[in-house]
Formats: sequence, C-alpha cells, structure tokens
Amino acid sequence: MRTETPQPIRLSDYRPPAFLIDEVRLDFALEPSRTRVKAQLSVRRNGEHAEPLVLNGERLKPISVAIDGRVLGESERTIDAEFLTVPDVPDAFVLATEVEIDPAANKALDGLYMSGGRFCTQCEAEGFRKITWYPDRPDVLSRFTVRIEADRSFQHLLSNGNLIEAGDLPGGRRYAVWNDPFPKPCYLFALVAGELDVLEDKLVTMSGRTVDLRIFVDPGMAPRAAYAMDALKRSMKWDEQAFGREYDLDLFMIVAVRDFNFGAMENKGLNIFNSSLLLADPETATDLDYERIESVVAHEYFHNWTGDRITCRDWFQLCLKEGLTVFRDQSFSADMRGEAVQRIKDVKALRARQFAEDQGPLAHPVRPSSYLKIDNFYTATIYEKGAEVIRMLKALIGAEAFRKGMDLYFERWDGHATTVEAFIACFAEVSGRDLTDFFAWYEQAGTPTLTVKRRYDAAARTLELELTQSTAPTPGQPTKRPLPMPIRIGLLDAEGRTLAFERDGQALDETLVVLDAAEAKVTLTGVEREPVVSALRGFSAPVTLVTDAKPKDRYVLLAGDPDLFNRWEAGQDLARDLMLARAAGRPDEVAEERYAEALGRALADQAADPAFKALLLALPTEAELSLAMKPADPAALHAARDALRLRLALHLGEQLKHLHIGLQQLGEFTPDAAGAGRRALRNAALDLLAANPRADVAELAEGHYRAATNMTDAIGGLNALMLVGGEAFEAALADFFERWKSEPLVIDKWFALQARDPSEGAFGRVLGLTAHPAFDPKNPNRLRALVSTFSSANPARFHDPSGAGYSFLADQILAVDGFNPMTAARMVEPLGGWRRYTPELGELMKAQLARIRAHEGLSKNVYELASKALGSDED
Ligand code: B3K
Ligand code: ZN
Repeated sequence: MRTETPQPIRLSDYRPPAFLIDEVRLDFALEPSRTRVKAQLSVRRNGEHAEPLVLNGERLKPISVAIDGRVLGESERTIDAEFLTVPDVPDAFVLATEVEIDPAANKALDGLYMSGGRFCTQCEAEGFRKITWYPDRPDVLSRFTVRIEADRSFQHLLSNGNLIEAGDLPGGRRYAVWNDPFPKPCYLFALVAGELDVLEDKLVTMSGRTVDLRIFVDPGMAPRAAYAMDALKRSMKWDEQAFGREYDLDLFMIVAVRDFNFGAMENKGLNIFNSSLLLADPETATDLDYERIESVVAHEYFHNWTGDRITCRDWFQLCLKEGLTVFRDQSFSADMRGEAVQRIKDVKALRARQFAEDQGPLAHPVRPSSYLKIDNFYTATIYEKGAEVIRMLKALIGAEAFRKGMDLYFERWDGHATTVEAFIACFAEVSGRDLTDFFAWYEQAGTPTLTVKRRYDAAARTLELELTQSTAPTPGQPTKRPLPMPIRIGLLDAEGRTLAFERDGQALDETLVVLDAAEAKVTLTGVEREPVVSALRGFSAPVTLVTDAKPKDRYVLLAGDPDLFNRWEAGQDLARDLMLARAAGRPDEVAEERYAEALGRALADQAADPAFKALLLALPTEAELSLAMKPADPAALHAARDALRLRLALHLGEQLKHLHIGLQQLGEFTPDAAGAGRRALRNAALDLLAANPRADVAELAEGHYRAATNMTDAIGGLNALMLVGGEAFEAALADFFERWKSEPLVIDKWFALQARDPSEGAFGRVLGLTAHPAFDPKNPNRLRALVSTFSSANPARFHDPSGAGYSFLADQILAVDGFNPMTAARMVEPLGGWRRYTPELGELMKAQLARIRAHEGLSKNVYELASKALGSDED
C-alpha cells in the first residue's frame, strides 16, 4: 500500500505565474544515454510579491545553476525530486542552467526519449520538466531558440519554427539552430533528431504566401505519407475557408514515430504523430486507418489556431483547445465524407466512450475542477463531449453568430493563454444572448435523460409535446440543474412522408425547440394526420432520449426519415430493444423477423449511400448494450446479440450474398469516402453472413481473404474466418503473419484481431500471445492492440465468470506501470465500471482494482484511477 496519499490540484487554487519568461535559449548536446541540456531563461517577476523562484524539474541530473552569469552555491538553491527553488532572486535576470538526462532509458515516452534509434519529445501535459527546469504550466508563453548538436548519423535535427542556421562541426558532429517567433508554452516544444526520409510539398495560403510542407518518416516509408500530405493540404485550405484561419510560419513539419503514448501532438510547426495515424497505403492500411489519418492530421493542424496561437490558462481549461478542435475536425470530416455518415460515427464513438465514462466512477464535467494527474484527463468527456457542447452552442446561436464569435475569439485572444469563460463571453457578446445557463454544460457531469411524450388531438389537429429532462447524480455532484438543450424535431405521417406543421403561427417542416427548464410543453398546430415524431434529429444534444414511440413508429422512421441520423437511430433502437428483451429472457421472435424484413428493405434502397447502409447493418455493440442493461450481464448480451445476428443472417442471407458479389471492387483502389463506403458495406455483409457459419459461408470468407487486394478486405476476410472458426482460420492467420511480419502496423492488426475473438478458448490464445516474440509491451501500439482490444472490444471473453480476464488485465497494468505510467493508466478503464455489472462479476473486478491500488510503488496516474474506481467502497 502507498504511504502518502497524493494531493489533488484544484481549479479554485489557480494563481497567475510568479515569474514570466520572455525568451528561452535551449542548447541540446544529444547523446542517447547522456544528453546535456543548457537553458538560458530571461526571467521577469510577474507582480509585486517577493516570492522565490520555483521551477519544475524531474529526473534531471544537475550540472549547474547560474543567475546573471554567477554560478549559485549549494546553499543558494535547493533541488529536490520535483523542483529547483532559488529563494532570493532579482526582479529581472537571466537564469542559466545545465542538466544531464538519459533519453535512452526513458520508457515512459514522456519528455525526451528515443524511438527506433531517433530522439523525439512529448511534452504535453507535463513532460518538459523532464528536459530542463522551467515553469511547466501553459500560461507562461515564451519565444524559443533551440540549438541542437548531435553525431552526424542523426541526419535531421528538428525543432519548432524556422531553421536559422545549420552545419557540420569537428569530431563528426553537426548542429542546427531553430527559432520560433510565436510565444508558446513549453508543452508545445518539440525536438526530433535522426535518420528520416522526407516527403515534401508546398501550399500557397490565402494571402499568397508559400509554405513548405514536410513529412518525416522511417527510411523507405515516404510514399506511405502521401495520403497524410493530401489530408494536410485539404485541412489547411478548409481552415481558411471555414474559419478564415491561415497558417503562420513558412514551414510546417510532421514526424511519424513508432513509440508514442497516444495519437499525435500539435507542437508548434512540428507535429509529432504515432506512425499508425500517419502511414498508409492500400496494402497495409484499412479504410478506417485512412479515415483516422485524415481526421487526426486535420485535428493537429487545426490546433495551430485553437491550442497553439491561443492556448489554455491552466489544464482545467483543456476542453478549450480539445473540445473545440474536435468540433473543428468533425466539421472538416463531415465536409470531406458526408454529414450524416460522419455524424453517426461521431455519435457512436461518443456513446461508446463518453456515455460509459458518465456512468462510471470517473464521471467528470467537461471542465473538471480537480485532478491528481492531468494525464488522466485526456478523456472522452473533455474531447468528445467538449465538441458536442460547441456543436450545441452553434445550434443555439446560429451559424452566422457562431462564426462571428469565433472571429472575435481569435482576434481577442491571439497570443494568449485563456479560459472557457473568456471563450463563451465572445459568443454572448456577438449574439447578444445571455449564455450563463449554457455554461452549466461545462460544469455539470453526467448524461442527461430527455423524455419526449406526445399527445395528438385529431379534432384540433394539434400535437402537444411534453419534454422533460433529468440527470442522475455523479460522484461529487449529487444534485443536477436543468441544461439548455437544442432539440431538432420533425414529423412524418404513417406512410413516411414529411408532415408540415405550424409553430407560433409559422409554417415549418422542422423546428428547433430549446428546452431550458426541467420540463416544458410545446404545441404544434396544423398537424393534419396522426404524426410520427422524429425527435433530436442529428443528435442535436448529447443526451439519452426516451420517447413513447411504438415499434411501428420506429419502422416508419427507419424506412424514410429524411434525417438520416434518426433513420439509422430508429434501426438501432429496434435492434437494441430486441437484444435487451432476449438478454432478459423474453425473446420476441416475431418482432425479430419483422426487424430483419425492414432491414432488408432499407438495404435494397438504391438511393441510399453504401456507407450509410453499412452503418445500418452493424448492430449496437455489446458494450453499448451493457449500458442499457442493469445490472449488465455480458454473457447474456453476447448470446442475445449472436442470436439476432444469426436471425438476420438466415433471413437476409441471399440478399447479403448478392450485395457481397455486387460490390466487388472493379477499378482502382481509391481511399475516398465512396470507395470506402462500398468496401464497408461489402465487409459488413460478410460479417453478418459469418453469424451463420455454414460451409458455403466459410468458403466465401476464405475467398474474400484470398482475393483481397487491400488491407480492408484482408482484415474483413480474416475477421469473417475467425467468426466461422476452424482450420481455414488457423491457416489464414498463419499466412497473414508470414506475409506481414516485417510491417509493425500490420502486425498490430494481427494481434488486435485475435484479441477480439469472441469464441470459447480465445482467452488462452490471448494469454499465449503475450509470450509471442513479436509482442512488446514497451511499444504502446502493440500493447494496446492485444491487451486493450481484449479488455474493451471482447466483452464476452474479458468478463469470463472465472475472473481470469480481469486478473490478466491487472497483471498487464502493473507490469506496464513499472515503466510507462501514462499508458498503464489508460488501461484501467474497463475495470472502472464494476458497479454496473452483476454482483458476481462486480466483486471480481473490484478485487483486481484493490490489488492494483495496493501495489508497491504504484504510479500516481494509476493510483488516481484505481482509487476513484473503488470509491468509498474499499478504503
Ligand atoms: N494534445 C495532444 C494530446 C496530449 C495528451 C497528453 N497526455 C493531442 C491532441 O489532442 O491533439
Ligand atoms: Zn487535440
């Protein structure tokens, strides 16, 4: 058991920095195990108080500390595990320090570390303090000049901004000097050094400036950066058109690295990417990879304005840059790939991750008010719900006022570190609206439930809608306020035609209702026939919708709601209810047949986009179903979902086979939305067919795998073979490994696929894979491919009644925590929801959390999550 309990950091304790740094000069003498870092900081007191100078610094070997050229004696400064403190300093001075660090030994991948023989950095949120002493907080903005010196074998020496000078030095060394003219907090600092290939391009910005674009990758991989480059150029143009934002430096660089704790990082002018989110060609990347590359390249690029030019005052404001930037990348993807399909995917992700977070012990507001480790707050709530809040803001004030508010925000806060309040104030100002109540979306945790009930008066031709909202308590927030919710509503008649109506005397096809109290009534008049209500169109607020709609209403919506989100949602609702009924021991076979028929009709709709149909075919996941079953019984849900899949496969078998044949790729592979949509539908058809593992289906799956000319189809075929099982699967699995063993990103897929295998006995295989020579827990991609895929995407096996899945995860978390706490902490979440499961399972999960928390030498990161998950139950 840990002895001291870590103390939380609170928003209410925020104080402006005691010192500001105008200029920073860093000098790196790079050596894998002994890197020297000299820092020269122009320091200026901020305010009146004679406070000591306190700088963050961890794992630094001190060499010297000097003020205005005078080296300080040991009695003049103190250095402990976290800080350098100099009690007595003038109001303005130059601090010069020198430290030694060991990048080669840094397996936490935080600060300066080595990946594949190259130096690279990751500083957000608090990695810079592992490089040199500095006020490691986002509200200290400085201009950086960085000199890098290394052995000549480190061919490229990169940092933020513009290259000022470079050349060779005696002794087989070389150097480069970079200057970034934009003041920035140290979390945006980056350095990369090593042998890399580069893909180059150029872009002319809206004002006619030419920007050099360079993507650096492992030697030989430059062709695989072509799609990322294309996505980057489209992102840059899109930000000019959609937000009037132009790129500011003459050079924009991206570097791909193999060992990275998460997706990518928006360092000023020098983004660093996990190679899995950058490298793609048809043979090695799936359509999903392409889609993610496009959106993450855009996301990091968009940070240049929302994050870098304007940053956060403190880490409690994280959503200011993250939620907003996710909103921006989602809007970009919607423009690139189709609004409805994009919206459905975004909502699926929101429900799978953020709604689950809200139902667990880690539920927190979009702007939290305390934390132990900020690393733990890069959550779906900050990112995805943060984006939903911006989306609602736009819906409430209208697109035009939203754009004006953004313009004002950019103008007012450029070059500053600011707050969510300051951001919202811009929109209040331009729209003339009081957004005080809206702010509660940032402060209140939990997913609200919105109930919509209708009463139709045929004689008066009026429809009365009764809207109510409530939010269940979350940890630390026992009572909840009503929130202002934008709710888009339309009506259909029983034949699925749009039904016009009037609201406040205005003739409409659709209306936006803003529910800003616990309950309200809305009356629509001139409603000619009994309506089917299409509520919360486009998922206009991040809530759980409960309506009094009957299945027959849902069939009307599924067949013809002009709002494609709600058309898809109706299908999901029907499927969810059928599976939940089955899991509760009340299967309704007649209703299941009816659903299969309706799905068949929707699939036959020639006008519908294949990407949309692929989404219609995918049943709600077991994880999503488990949120709706109390207590959740994963085995029952798995069986129920399999049963419905089998019924669909039986009912729609011929149609699915036809689709599979008809969608065969004829021409060239294109990674665009249209090509990806056809492949998605074809693979979804095969996936469903595999629910009925007959010999002809096995043959079809094998043929699909063997004939695949791209990774999407190869994985689709392998997945179907896995669901069918048997010899053919084993052979294909071995074949796949042999073929791709020298491609790490493809081998990640090989591990992940086996981790998803729901069949009995699959756990033994997963366990065995941890001893596979290609398994390397020090590489976060490989670790997550096996362990996190198993724990989050294979509920049937993870929740084995024996508890073996849980203890396996706990073992992995503890092993990884020894060298990479940030990644270990991100693995805790599947155990966190233990209260939602049946008591037998819940106890087993809880026991593993208790074991984790009691572990000797546990990191603060994992400690925070394990103890919050245990709550007051296990103190
Ligand atoms: N800002 C980074 C995330 C950093 C995570 C630090 N633990 C990537 C992004 O959201 O764009
Ligand atoms: Zn981001």
